[in-house]
Amino acid sequence: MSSNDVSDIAETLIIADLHLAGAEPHTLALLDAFLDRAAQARAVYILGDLFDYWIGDDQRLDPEIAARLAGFAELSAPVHFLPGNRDFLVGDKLLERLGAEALAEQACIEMGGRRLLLLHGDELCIDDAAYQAMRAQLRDPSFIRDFLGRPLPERIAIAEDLRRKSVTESSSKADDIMDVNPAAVLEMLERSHTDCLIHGHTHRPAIHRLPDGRARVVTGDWGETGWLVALDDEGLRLERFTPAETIVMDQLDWTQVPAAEQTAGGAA
Ligand SMILES: [Mn+2]
Repeated sequence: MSSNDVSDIAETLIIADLHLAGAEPHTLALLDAFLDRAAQARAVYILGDLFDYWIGDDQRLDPEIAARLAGFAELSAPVHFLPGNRDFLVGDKLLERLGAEALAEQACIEMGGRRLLLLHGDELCIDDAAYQAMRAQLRDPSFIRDFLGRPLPERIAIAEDLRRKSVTESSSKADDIMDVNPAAVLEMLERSHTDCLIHGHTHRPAIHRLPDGRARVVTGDWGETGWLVALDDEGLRLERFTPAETIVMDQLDWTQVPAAEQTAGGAA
């Protein structure tokens, strides 16, 4: 195989925060555009909040959305799913529909000689104490057992109520409270021995360049446009797209952002 073999240049695609609910035409068109792109991909990672909420695998799916999920399963690339705060109850049945392999809450991958940590990102928002308390409560195994044992309409009502509360509370919280905590970001990089975090959740798409050549990449939430992070052996790109066009919003070149150990003692 030559070095120009497609597997050497194929992209790994990362998305998060699609917040799928209804089958609005623009959502379906974005999903179709993404699936077209992903047909050439090396791997696909979904970093949580694929659904606006997921209250168990017996949740009903619009047939148009279900058809797109089947589209993920038909990709030749492996699909990986990492849970978000809205869809941490995604189970085996849904994963099977997506043809996806479940990842733990954080997953380390290597690309272009870099170690990258993938996560949804809400665990980095530690300044929002009320949110973190609720997060711990919702992830408690006994709470989950009780919740999943309730009838579907009751679970839907609880999820709708939580969603309404989240909207009301978010509007009264200071903006920076709901963003990641900078110290938590550095600690996460240290603890995972990675150079770069890639996450969603905050809906603040950007590439943040950190000291020592490290970075934090935030993919955006889908609405009128979609967002993705494309990785290959050369670097990564943060892209915003519609079915008609794709705009590279920012990019990192692995060769220009040296790994942490290579910059020790280098210029600030
Ligand atoms: Mn989220």
